[in-house]
Order: sequence, then structure tokens, then C-alpha cells
Amino acid sequence: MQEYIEKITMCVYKGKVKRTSVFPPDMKDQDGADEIAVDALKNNISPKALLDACMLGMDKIGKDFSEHKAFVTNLVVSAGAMNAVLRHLKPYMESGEVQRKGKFVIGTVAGDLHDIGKNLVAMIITGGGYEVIDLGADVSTQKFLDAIGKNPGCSVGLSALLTTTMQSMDKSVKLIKQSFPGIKVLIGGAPVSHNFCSQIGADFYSPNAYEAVDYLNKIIA
Ligand code: B1M
Repeated sequence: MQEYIEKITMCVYKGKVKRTSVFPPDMKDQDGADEIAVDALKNNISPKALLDACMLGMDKIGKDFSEHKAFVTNLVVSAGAMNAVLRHLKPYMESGEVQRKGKFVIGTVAGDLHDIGKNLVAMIITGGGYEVIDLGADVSTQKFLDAIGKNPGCSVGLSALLTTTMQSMDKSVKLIKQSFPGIKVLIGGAPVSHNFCSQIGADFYSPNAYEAVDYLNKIIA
């Protein structure tokens, strides 16, 4: 088990997507995140353990980037490797109840292109029994408002990964609350906090996908 975990962490960290990927040159002809994930799942390594291994790889490259030891291109290839693993985990994450408990609109806020965490949250909420309407990344306030208007009774989730786009989140939450006062707004993402959530008038801050599902289950109970 440990061997798979270490290999996945390394592939995400170094951005090795597939065996045929030419990057990074020092991993030429080695299996990438894609092949290792398939093999690991066949050998009963849990999806959760693979996910944790990816997060560790992402944290390592994120730390290198903040210390100026890596470039944006490294973040891009690491994201590619993590997405390769997530594609294989999707069926496990989404294998929730077939009957849907409610609708959930989700998106990453305007100006922010980070969508891996948002995609993960969307998968886990789908698995938790909700119909998820995923608006993607860099979502304008108007796009959120339109989707909420088309899906009466839904809850909404906003993700932000940059301190700069927390302002977009603030703006979107305020306008959503103004236009649809009864709607529950959930927020998340690395720079976001409980304090920020109260400041901008959102209903709930979730540090991860699982607490988001717990919250949705609580509000429909
Ligand atoms: Co960017 N980036 N990035 N990046 N990137 C960070 C976020 C950064 C912390 C790196 C660093 O400096 N250490 C830093 C932000 C600094 C800051 O603002 N404080 C940063 C920067 C600066 C930038 C650029 C500005 C770099 C540049 O161009 N100079 C640029 C901005 C582009 C833009 O958005 N306009 C940029 C670009 C990119 C890529 C496009 C190359 C790529 C994203 C690819 C993609 O998403 N498709 C990328 C990546 C990969 C990262 C890091 C390395 C990894 C992010 C990630 O996917 N993590 C990141 C450093 C890091 O986080 N270690 C970094 C894995 C993911 C599963 O976790 O998204 O946190 P996360 O989601 C978690 C929770 O936060 C939570 O649940 C998830 C699962 O536990 N969660 C929610 C998230 N959303 C939620 C919503 C909820 C509930 C929970 O309810 C609705």
C-alpha cells in the first residue's frame, strides 16, 4: 500500500501524468499517475488513500511554488496528474443514492481558475445524494444568479483559492443573498475561513467536501 501512495504523491508532485508523458524527463518510461491509480484501485487501495496521496503531492508543489522553487508550469502539470487520478476515483465518489435529496449549484468565483478542489467537492456532494449543477471556474455573479433562478429551492456553493478572488466571493455572496434571501450559501477554499464567512454573510464555511455534505444534510432534515 505504502508503495502506491508514495508513487502517486511523487507523480502529482513532479507532474508525471502518464507513462507516455515526456515530462518530467527524469521519469521517462515510468508509469504515471494514470496507470498507478488504475493499478492501485485493482489492488484494493482505498480511493480516500489515493486522494490523500494526491493532496500531499499538491501541497509539496504548492510549497515549492511559494518558496520560488517551482514555476506555474509545474503547478499545471501537477494539476494534470491529480486530475488523471480523480478521473479514476470519480465512480467511487459519485456512487451515492440514486434518488436525489436536492439541488446544489457550485462554481469557482470570478477571476479564479482553480477547479480541482471544486470538482472534488462536486463529486462528493453528488455521491452524498444531491443533483449538482457545476458552473465551472471563473463564474460571474450573474451566472450564479441565473443558475439559482433556474433551480428553485437549490443551495449554492462558492469556491475561491486566491486571496485576490475572495473579493469576488464577497460580491457574489452579497448579491445572491440580496436576490434570493432564502437561499443557503456555502463557501470553501484554502484562503477562506469561518471569520470571512460571517463577514460576508454566507451561511456556512466548509474546510472540505465532507463537511459540506453534512451541512446540506442538516439543512434539509
Ligand atoms: Co495556483 N495558487 N495560481 N494554480 N495553485 C495556489 C492556490 C497558491 C496557494 C500557490 C502558492 O503560492 N503556494 C497561490 C495562491 C496564493 C494566495 O492567493 N494566497 C496560487 C497562485 C498565486 C496562482 C497564480 C496567481 C500563479 C500565477 O499565475 N502567478 C495563478 C492564478 C490563476 C487564476 O486562478 N486566475 C495560479 C494558477 C494555478 C494553475 C492554473 C496553474 C493550477 C490550477 C489548475 C486547476 O485547478 N485546474 C494551480 C494549482 C494547481 C495550485 C495549487 C498548487 C494546488 C491547488 C489544488 O488544486 N489543491 C495551490 C497550492 C496549494 O493549494 N497547495 C495553488 C488541491 C485541491 C483538492 O485542494 O483546492 O484547497 P483545494 O480544495 C479543498 C479545500 O480547499 C476545500 O475542499 C477541497 C478538498 O479538501 N474546498 C471547498 C475548496 N473549494 C470548496 C468549496 C466548498 C467547500 C470546500 O463549498 C462550496
